[in-house]
Amino acid sequence: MSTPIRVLSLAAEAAPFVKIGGLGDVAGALPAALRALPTPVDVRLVLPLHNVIDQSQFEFEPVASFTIPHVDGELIAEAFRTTVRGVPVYTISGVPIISSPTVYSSDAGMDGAKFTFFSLAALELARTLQWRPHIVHAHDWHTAPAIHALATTREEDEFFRETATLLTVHNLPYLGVGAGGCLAEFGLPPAPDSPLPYWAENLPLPLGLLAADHINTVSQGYAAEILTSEFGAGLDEFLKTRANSITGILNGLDLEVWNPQTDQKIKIRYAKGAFKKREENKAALLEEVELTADPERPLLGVITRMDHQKGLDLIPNALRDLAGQAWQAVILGTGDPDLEDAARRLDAEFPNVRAIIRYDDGLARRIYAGSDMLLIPSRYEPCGLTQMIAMRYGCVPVARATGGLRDTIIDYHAEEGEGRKRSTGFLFEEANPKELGQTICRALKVYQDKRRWRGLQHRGMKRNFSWERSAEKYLEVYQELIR
Ligand code: NHF
Repeated sequence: MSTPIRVLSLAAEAAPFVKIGGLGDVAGALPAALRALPTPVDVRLVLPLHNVIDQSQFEFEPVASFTIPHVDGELIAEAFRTTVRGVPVYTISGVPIISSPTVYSSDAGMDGAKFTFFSLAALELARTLQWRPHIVHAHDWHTAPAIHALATTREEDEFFRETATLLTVHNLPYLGVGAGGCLAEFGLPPAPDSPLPYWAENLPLPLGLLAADHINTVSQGYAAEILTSEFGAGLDEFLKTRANSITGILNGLDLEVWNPQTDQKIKIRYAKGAFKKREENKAALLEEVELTADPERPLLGVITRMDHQKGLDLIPNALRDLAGQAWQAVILGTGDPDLEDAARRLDAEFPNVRAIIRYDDGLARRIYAGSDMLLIPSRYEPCGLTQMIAMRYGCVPVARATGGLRDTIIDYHAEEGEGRKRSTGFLFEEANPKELGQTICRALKVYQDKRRWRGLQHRGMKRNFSWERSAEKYLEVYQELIR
């Protein structure tokens, strides 16, 4: 194809404008990576102009104003444009967006109205600008209504007739429950006689999954897992009917942002193999969090959003099982108040545990640079970024074998002999404290053999998790869709 592929990418959040979780990293980084490919993609990103976006940081220029039909009358949408890292970015404002104080809330109706309005406005923006996308690429439930809307009108719509759709699932259980009424208010029908289970017939993500020309998740492992009852969020039987259209593409890591050689927030910057400097970072970290300096004791790090998905509740009992052994631990994160309390209790119970309940990017980086291992006991993990960052910083992951964790970490004990020479961490199968404890125990033993441990660190630091590789895979999907 001589003209570049035009992709309209829609997301609820994207760095550097607004970032709440991993979706923000991906939606921010992928467009720039697609534009940097040898066959560049003309990708344009559309975001809601959330109240929390600091408009003074970006030069937003008004580009269009149009209306979106709603049962209560037409709603005005206004669009603005700026450019970041070479990517044209549009933001959309309107009453449902202005009246919502946070990016996500516990008010399903408010979020439903905001994101349905946004999804429809993003499509209308392309029409107003007469910029006809080859692909509409939506992420998660918030923008899935755009795909559902296109599917219901595309045949009669001259402008979008040739547009194909891709839906990327970053976290399946977030279906958009409670937003069904909002879809109806914006004229989007449910899908009563479809392969969807009845309870999902008017939910944004299921409707998007039904309508999308292609679906991908953020790792191959998770793409397979969502077809099972354990991970399928009640949609596994339906998703099996779409199995031929579901693939997995691993997220990349921003190698400039996460680089121990240039990281300004760590004490001593270091390259691959500079283990002495890494040890100095460990000593500085122990001092910072007020743990005893003892180079022989492995330091276990935990950096996480504290919620059920991340399996943080497995850690206290796993560590209690290891009470007789030599280790120290530092836990950093915020989230569910019960899990925060459990972490505080662990801190009070063990002199060798520090729980720091806050969001702190700098300390997180110093934990990656100074801990010996990172515990990642997620119940499910569509892709996961922490394990990739940990490996890049020479911190060995100890993780549950699920989704992207299984796809990116090679277990030390999975293969004997030569196979072991490829290993980069430790994996366990079942999400329970016993298995986590046993796996930490395995890791503590290997830690005693410095040569082997260095091998694990070194191999992890050499892995290439660049965005370029992921972007190439997205390009292949786009090309296939156009064909
Ligand atoms: O990396 C971005 C992120 C994933 O595993 C992560 C998750 C949410 O749970 O794709 O989305």
